[in-house]
Amino acid sequence: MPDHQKPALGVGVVGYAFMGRAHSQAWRNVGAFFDLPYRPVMAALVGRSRPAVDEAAARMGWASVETDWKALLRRDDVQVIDVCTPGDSHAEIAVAALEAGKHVLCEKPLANTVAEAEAMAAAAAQARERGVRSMVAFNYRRVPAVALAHRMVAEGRLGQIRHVRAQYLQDWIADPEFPLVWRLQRDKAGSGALGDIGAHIIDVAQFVTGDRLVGVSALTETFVKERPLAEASAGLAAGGSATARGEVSVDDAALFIGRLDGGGLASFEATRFATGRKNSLRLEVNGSAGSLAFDFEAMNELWFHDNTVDPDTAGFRRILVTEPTHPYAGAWWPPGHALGYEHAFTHEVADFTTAIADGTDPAPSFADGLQVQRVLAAVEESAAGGSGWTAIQTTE
Ligand code: SOE
Repeated sequence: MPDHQKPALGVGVVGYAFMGRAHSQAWRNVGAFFDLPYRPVMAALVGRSRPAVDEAAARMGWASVETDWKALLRRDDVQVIDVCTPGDSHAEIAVAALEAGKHVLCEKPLANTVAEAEAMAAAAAQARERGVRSMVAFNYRRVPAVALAHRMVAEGRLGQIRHVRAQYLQDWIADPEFPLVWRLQRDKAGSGALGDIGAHIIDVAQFVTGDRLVGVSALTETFVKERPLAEASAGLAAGGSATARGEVSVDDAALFIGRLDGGGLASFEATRFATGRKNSLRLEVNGSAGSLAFDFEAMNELWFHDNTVDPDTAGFRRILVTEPTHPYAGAWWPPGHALGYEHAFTHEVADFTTAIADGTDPAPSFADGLQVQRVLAAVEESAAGGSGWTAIQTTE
C-alpha cells in the first residue's frame, strides 16, 4: 500500500537529549526502510526550554513543539507518546498517557523504583483491555546479532543453558572531575550503573536465554564519592562548577551473580570505570550443545561454537549478521554492509508500530520492565545486606 494511503500514527516524543535524538532518528527513518501498516507522523517534540526544543524540532524534523508533556494528552493528532526523559518522570508521564488512551513507548529502565514500575504495569494491563499498547525501549534486544542469538537458543542450537556471562563496560565517568550529572543523582536516575546499563544486560540475558533470574547475590561500589556540581539542566554534557561539589548518591559499579529458572548460573558486571571500554555490552552463553558470544563494540558479529561437530573442526566461528535471513538486516543493505547503534531504535519503533496496527502485545512489555526493576531492587538489597559475603581472614 502506498505510504500516503496508510493510516497516520501521530507520535509525540518527550525529551530531546541522547534518547530523544535516537528515537527521533528512528521515527524519521522507519517508514523508509520498513513496510509498516501505519505511517508514523512526527507530530510533536516536547521539552521545557522553548528555544532549545524549537531548535531540536527543526533539526530533527518534528512538525510542532510543546513545552508541557500534558499537552500531548489532549492532542487528537498524537496516538503514541514516547518517553525519553530521565527515570524520575517515566511513571507520571506513562500512566497519564495510558489512561488518556495513548500508546506508550518508555525508555529503560521502566522506572526508578519497583512501586513506580508496578503502577506502570497495572496501568498498561488496564490500557491493554482498551487496545492501548505499551513497550519498554530495551534497544539492545533488537540489534540483529542479539536477536539472532535469541532465535538460535530458542531453536535449541545451544542445548541446555548452563552459563550466562554478561558485562556492560563503559568509562565515561572514570575522571573524578566529571560533573555530578543527573545520572549520578539517585532522585533523578534511581541508581547508577546498575539501573542504567545493568538493566540492559539483565534484559538481554533473559531475552536471549528465555530464562528468568530467581535470585541474586551482589556487590556495588561508588569509587568517586563527590564530584563538581553540574550546570543546571544541561544533560550528560554539562560542565562542572569550579567551586561547588556534591555527593554521588548512586553506584559506580555493580557485580552480581544469579540463578536462572532454567537451572543455569549467571554473572553480571555493570561499570562506568572500565577505562578504555566505551560501550562494551558483552554476552556469552554456554550451553550443552554450544556457545554464543557477542560484544556490542563489534555489534554486527556473533560468535558461535557448535559443540556437536567434529572436535577437530569445532571452535568459535564468526557469523557476520548482515544476511537477509538474519533478524532486521534485510531491511537495510546488502550483506556485509554493517549497521550501527541507531538501527536498533528503528527496529524498535517498527515492531511497536506493527504491534499497534495488528493489535498484538509488543515486547518487552511493562510487565517485563517490572521484572527487571525487581531484579535491580534485589541487587541493591543484596549489596546493602552483604548477603553471601564471607570475609577473608588476614594473616597479619
Ligand atoms: C549511558 O550509560 C547510556 O547512554 C545508556 O543510558 C544507554 O542506555 C546506552 O545505550 C548507552 O549509554
